[in-house]
Amino acid sequence: MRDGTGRSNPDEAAGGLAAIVSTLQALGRKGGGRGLQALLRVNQPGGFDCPGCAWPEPREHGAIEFCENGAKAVAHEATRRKLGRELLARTPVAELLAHDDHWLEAQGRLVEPIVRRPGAAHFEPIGWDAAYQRVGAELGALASPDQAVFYTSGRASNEAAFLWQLFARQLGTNNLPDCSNLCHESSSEGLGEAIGFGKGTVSLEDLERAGAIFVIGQNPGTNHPRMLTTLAAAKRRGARIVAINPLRERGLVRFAQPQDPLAWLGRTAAIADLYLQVRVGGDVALLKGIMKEVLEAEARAPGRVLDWPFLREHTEGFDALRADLEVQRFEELEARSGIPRRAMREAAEIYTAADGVVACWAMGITQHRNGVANVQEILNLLLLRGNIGRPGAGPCPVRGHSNVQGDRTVGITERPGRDFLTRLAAEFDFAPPTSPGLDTVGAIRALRDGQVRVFLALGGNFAVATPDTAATSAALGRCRLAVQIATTLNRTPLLAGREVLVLPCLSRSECDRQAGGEQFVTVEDSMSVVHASRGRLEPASAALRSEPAIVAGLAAAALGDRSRVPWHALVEDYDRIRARIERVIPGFEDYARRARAPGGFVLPSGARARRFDTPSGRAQFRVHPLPEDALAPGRFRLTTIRSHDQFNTTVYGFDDRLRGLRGDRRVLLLHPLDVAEAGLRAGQAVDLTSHFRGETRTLRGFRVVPYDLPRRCAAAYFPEANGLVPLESQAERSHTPTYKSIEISVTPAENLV
Ligand SMILES: Nc1nc2c(c(=O)[nH]1)N[C@H]1C(S)=C(S)[C@@H](COP(=O)(O)OP(=O)(O)OC[C@H]3O[C@@H](n4cnc5c(=O)[nH]c(N)nc54)[C@H](O)[C@@H]3O)O[C@H]1N2
Ligand SMILES: Nc1nc2c(c(=O)[nH]1)N[C@H]1C(S)=C(S)[C@@H](COP(=O)(O)OP(=O)(O)OC[C@H]3O[C@@H](n4cnc5c(=O)[nH]c(N)nc54)[C@H](O)[C@@H]3O)O[C@H]1N2
Ligand SMILES: [Mo]
Repeated sequence: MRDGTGRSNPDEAAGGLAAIVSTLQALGRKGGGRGLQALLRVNQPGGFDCPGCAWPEPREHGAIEFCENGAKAVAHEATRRKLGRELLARTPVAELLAHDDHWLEAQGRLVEPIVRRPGAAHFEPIGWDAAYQRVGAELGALASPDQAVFYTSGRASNEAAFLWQLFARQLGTNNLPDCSNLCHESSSEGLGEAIGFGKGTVSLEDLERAGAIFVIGQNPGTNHPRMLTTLAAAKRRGARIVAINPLRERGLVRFAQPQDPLAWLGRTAAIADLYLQVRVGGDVALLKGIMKEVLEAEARAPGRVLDWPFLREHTEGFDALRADLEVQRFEELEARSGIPRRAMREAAEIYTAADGVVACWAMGITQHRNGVANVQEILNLLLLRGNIGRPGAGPCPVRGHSNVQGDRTVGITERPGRDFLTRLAAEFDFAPPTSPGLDTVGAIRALRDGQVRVFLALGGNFAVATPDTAATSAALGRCRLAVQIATTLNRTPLLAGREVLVLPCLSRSECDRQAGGEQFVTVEDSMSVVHASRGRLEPASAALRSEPAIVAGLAAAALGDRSRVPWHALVEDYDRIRARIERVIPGFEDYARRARAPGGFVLPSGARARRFDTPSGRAQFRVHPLPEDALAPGRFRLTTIRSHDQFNTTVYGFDDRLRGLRGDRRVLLLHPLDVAEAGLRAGQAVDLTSHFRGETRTLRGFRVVPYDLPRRCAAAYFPEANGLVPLESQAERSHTPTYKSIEISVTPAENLV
């Protein structure tokens, strides 16, 4: 049934038997024995890092740590289906484009390099060397290296990413946009300014010790399922859990551990003690309300609620924060957040009663116009009671892609720091460019304006993941050459460029053999743990190359004598790449040995020891105004979400089991009273129009689904709704697209679909 109103029992718990069934289905449908073989190696010593998400592995191994959605990701790349040359010879690109993303991914793994030559209707095979030569020729013909863009998606290993940024910088550009620009950039920016460290400071042990855990704007049941094991364990030993989310996400309500046989029989654990269904974009108002209650508790028991020694010794700006909270009115905060004051007080009580508090957050916080403010208000709350740099406490931005954090660490950024460039210059004896490069949205604008001639992507699906799908697709079409390093054929290379090369790479789960023997790569999880990932499966095709090898091949062909980097020698043995990383980036001492240690090693951070790398050496309270969030009459604030059956732009299926939605992804979730008030009915087809600075964008043919979310709020799926997000609608300072906050109007569909 794909009528959009199909609902199953939404009261079932996350995990449990349904998760097991779904896991087995994923394996059966895709890899079969190959998928199971791969699954047994996930997150095991000597195995490979799960490509599913960046939640850390427990450092002592034993039981198989996997989850339903990790299994889907593994099964997807371990698929036996192959996208052969016959299909490409018979199907013109225009016809491929007519299929949806689900169909494209379902065609299976790429098996050889392919090219669409200028003017050609089809892709055809091309040899590796010829492909490298084409890229070298186009890059060599540029008037300026800044006419090239090097995009990175967060699955690339440290070794591949390090070579990639070196390639770009040796060519002479800092145009290194990445998926972080679309993801946790607001976290990096907000944390960097407030505590001098752009990452989280907690470890898994901290979550095991915390007295309370706040989970804000994050849906771990779907996107970080292994986190539920941690939350359930925290609950069992008495920690309190507060969820802040417009949707009542099943995984935050109840959880059944898939590895627990009793759970198969129905044993489930309640997760959230307090569930605050905040309005979309209402987090600053809510956090201010909670902090106001904390200050009132302090006023009732002076000296006993706030951590005064910490405030005095380690922070600055508290007086300004207090002054701001004093002038805020609860009525206003209630109206803006949609949360009554008594619930704010309850959250404050949980916060103040806990010896240590960890705050976890993800995209519900970062992808707003005021994403940086959201992050910094969370930090303000933590700082009030010294909830940082001690056991059981601290900020925990939960990253998305399995190595998105590591890619940043090894130099994937359009705004490199001076120290990094100095060390890179010394190590490789060249003068790297110093002016800032383009971020992801900046790259789209530059493509649109004809300033970028060559677009290269290390993974990802640029055309579909970015905002303003129509504008971005047209912009990509304008470059002369697009180069995509990928495991599967997605929409991006179908849309991009006068000429397009798709270079197929090994996946995480596959064996990587180089001249120096079998290789492993390294990745960094959300908690700054760097560890090895070694694929064991036989590659999907003998013609595949590893990402580091492809990057080295491209760089050698493009840079020729201009580069003194021994590109080919570096990829014979990845320890040689690691030796270079070790000399350029602090914290990687003795990298080759420590990468092999079971569980890996933790990168250092001053903030974890209350040494804040800010100009004053103190953590900063940052005061932010309530956001402008007035809606014109009859309009809604739309947020975009992931279903339980997708990994970003890779759609595995059309169900969203935990939300009880089945069969259709082109849906619009609205409060039942809003549905009625707008004169709509369940299942009705509607068109959505976004409104931004007088511009409108319309997407047709969504179906109305009445759903439990706050009034005047709406939700639709990423990437179906991306066409509604204007390029210019970006977060202040971090420039993240405002995927979680789009003003829309809803009208009955013009053409029934
Ligand atoms: N299986 C699977 N795993 C994944 C991914 C995947 O697609 N599939 N993607 C990976 C990536 S790259 C990332 S970044 C992470 C994403 O992980 P999440 O951030 O958990 O993913 P989203 O679906 O974007 O969910 C955001 C949550 O924020 C809520 N939300 C929306 N608007 C607001 C708001 O204004 N305020 C608050 N407080 N909450 C809000 C939504 O209801 C939703 O529960 O997951 C990673 N892991
Ligand atoms: N509306 C809306 N838009 C969003 C978001 C949202 O919440 N709402 N979230 C944003 C976020 S958080 C992110 S991170 C971005 C994601 O943006 P991207 O990282 O660009 O997109 P993905 O869908 O993760 O990329 C999937 C593709 O990567 C390729 N791939 C898979 N594995 C490998 C590998 O091992 N190597 C290589 N080279 N390629 C591989 C496959 O071809 C697959 O098609 O999307 C953003 N877009
Ligand atoms: Mo992400």
